[in-house]
Amino acid sequence: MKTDGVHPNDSAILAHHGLNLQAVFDLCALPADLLAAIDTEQPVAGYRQLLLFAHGGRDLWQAIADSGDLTGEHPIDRFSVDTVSRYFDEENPASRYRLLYPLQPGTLPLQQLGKLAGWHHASPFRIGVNARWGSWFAYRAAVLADTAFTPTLVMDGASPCDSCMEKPCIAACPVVSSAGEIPLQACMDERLKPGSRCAMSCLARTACPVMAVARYEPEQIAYHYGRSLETIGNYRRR
Ligand code: B12
Repeated sequence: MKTDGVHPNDSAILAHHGLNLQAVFDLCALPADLLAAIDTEQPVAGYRQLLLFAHGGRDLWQAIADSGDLTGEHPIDRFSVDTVSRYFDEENPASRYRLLYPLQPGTLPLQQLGKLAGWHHASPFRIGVNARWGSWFAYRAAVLADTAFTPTLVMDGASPCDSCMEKPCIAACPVVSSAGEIPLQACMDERLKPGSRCAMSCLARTACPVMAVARYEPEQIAYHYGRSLETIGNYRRR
């Protein structure tokens, strides 16, 4: 067990490379079903904590663009893994860690972890929302580590959706059901239609007023939605 090293919340390397949202969990404090899901992915024996790294807003994309390396099959995963490994090598050289995510195939329940961190509040369009980043954040890496950092505090409580009366996300979505829900199948069908306005973005997500200032640049939105559209297309062709 290591007691020294730089806490993820204080890391200059993570901040500088856009992994600007971090959570530390003691493994022994995680719910049993979540711990079992993690153990299936990678044995937890010999580790004490789970560190979760995410990005909010535009910094990560900017950092990758600055590195000039938006090429290859998984540039964001590669950059995130490199950044986390630099964080350990340079700021926590005495710690041992094992990557849990991103790994192929990955089944780690990231949004459940996000819920525990206070980052994830369910939204009608199923992307987690919080008051600090709106829906403009995503999980980029998770590791098991033999660190002994102070677990992070849960991010400020309430769901921004609770106080959102107008629900512009629902009004903007072309496949919303009469019950006010957005079914995944209908969402995917709509995105695959020729000329769909949902193909390379999400009308509901971009209509969400929570932290609209953190919204990704159009280029980043097009990148992510292009990737997910490809995945949906491949899935449907199987
Ligand atoms: C599989 C998956 C997808 C599949 C979903 C198909 C499916 N489930 O059959 C596809 C490829 C469509 C997808 C797309 C996207 N995804 Co996705 N996805 C995942 C993944 C790997 C697993 C989710 C899952 O199936 N969980 C298990 C089931 C049992 O959980 P569930 O709660 O019942 O249902 C989940 C999904 O089925 C989905 N879902 C269920 N019903 C509906 C309905 C609608 C309308 C939508 C949009 C989603 C949706 O959301 C639930 C929460 O994860 C997670 C990462 C992870 N390991 O958790 C990311 C994840 C949920 N995705 C994420 C994102 C950002 C997206 C995209 C917005 C990508 C982008 N373009 O930027 C799109 C949006 C979806 C859309 N409008 O097309 C983020 C969400 C971040 C956040 N802030 O909460 C995650 C957490 C990945 C990450 N690294 O951060 N995704």
